[in-house]
Amino acid sequence: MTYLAKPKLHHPSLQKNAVGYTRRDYEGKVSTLCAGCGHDSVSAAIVQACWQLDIAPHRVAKLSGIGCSSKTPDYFLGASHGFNTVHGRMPSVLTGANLANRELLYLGISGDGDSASIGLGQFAHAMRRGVAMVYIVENNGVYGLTKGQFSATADRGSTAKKGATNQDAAIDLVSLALQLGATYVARSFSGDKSQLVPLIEGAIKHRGAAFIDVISPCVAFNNHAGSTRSYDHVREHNEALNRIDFIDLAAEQQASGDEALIMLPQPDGGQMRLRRLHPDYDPTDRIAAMNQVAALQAAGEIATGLLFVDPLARDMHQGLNTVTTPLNRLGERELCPGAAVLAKINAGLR
Ligand SMILES: Cc1ncc(C[n+]2csc(CCOP(=O)(O)OP(=O)(O)O)c2C)c(N)n1
Ligand code: SF4
Ligand SMILES: [Mg+2]
Repeated sequence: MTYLAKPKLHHPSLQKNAVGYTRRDYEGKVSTLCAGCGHDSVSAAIVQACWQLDIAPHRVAKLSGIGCSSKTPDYFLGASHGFNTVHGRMPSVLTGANLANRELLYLGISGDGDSASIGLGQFAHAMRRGVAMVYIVENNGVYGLTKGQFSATADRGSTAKKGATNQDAAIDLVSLALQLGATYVARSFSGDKSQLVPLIEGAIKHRGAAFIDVISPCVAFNNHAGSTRSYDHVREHNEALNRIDFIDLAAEQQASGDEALIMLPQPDGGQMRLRRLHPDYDPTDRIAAMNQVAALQAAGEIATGLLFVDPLARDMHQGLNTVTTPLNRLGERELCPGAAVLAKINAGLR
């Protein structure tokens, strides 16, 4: 047996959300990851966010690549659509699924090896095309599944468990996502659920390419002194720029007199409330975000929080002017409109 199913019996008193599901309805199989792996905390945060936002599980499609991180969709949202692709290829498969059916919520789950090493090109194009998705990288600085080799996000000078020093410069996926045009960019830590859950909720509500880099320590291969992805290192160097207090109710829209609060409109008419922890940081300024992330990085600190958001983002479908109906619901009349329509299209191309 390669997985453990969870018993489906629920206690009748379990609290249900607005669409009639308990939190347990958003769980998956029992995790087979190492005890203490950060990735399990990310799965729990996804369960919490989807339950709190009243998302019907059958409206979600979860896709991943290969790695311990990419195994995790098996451990959450057991009643949702799922597809485990080839190593580093989640973004292109997700892009195709999204083009075919834009009505689902797309969760792309990946690792630092999956997205920054073999899948770097795929990551880049999903960001620049504005594919509407929540793209989560569970970043531990190593290839956990294949026993702890440095990944492309490992910091130069950091050491492996057996003492080897990483000689290569690190790829910072947050900085890349900002440069490539992602319209929601955040970073968090698997050990800080109170920061991570609202960031995932904000990404789910966003309509565009939403990227979250979650530092998620690998307790088996990269949690020692000398690693910059260990629980201790991240706790000591975590510099949160803001905290989201997400509000989903249009009725609550009101201006705030508190200068520490930033109100951001949401596509569904609600709003997101952000509490500034750095007084002058403006998360709607892409250049400022790139500068702040780089400045903290140079000082050895890790910028976390909602780093950038474009509340007026456009997604790939708007750019391509695609049909709003999912392709599997189009009938013969729409798909084969006849020779006269074809002749008109051909004439328009001459
Ligand atoms: C095409 C291909 N190349 C290499 C591998 C071997 N491989 C499997 S998982 C993995 C890296 C996983 O690292 P990461 O994405 O960071 O996930 P983690 O296990 O750390 O969560 C590699 C290199 C593979 N499965 N397929
Ligand atoms: S090897 Fe590392 S990444 Fe994989 S399950 Fe174990 S702790 Fe997690
Ligand atoms: Mg990894």
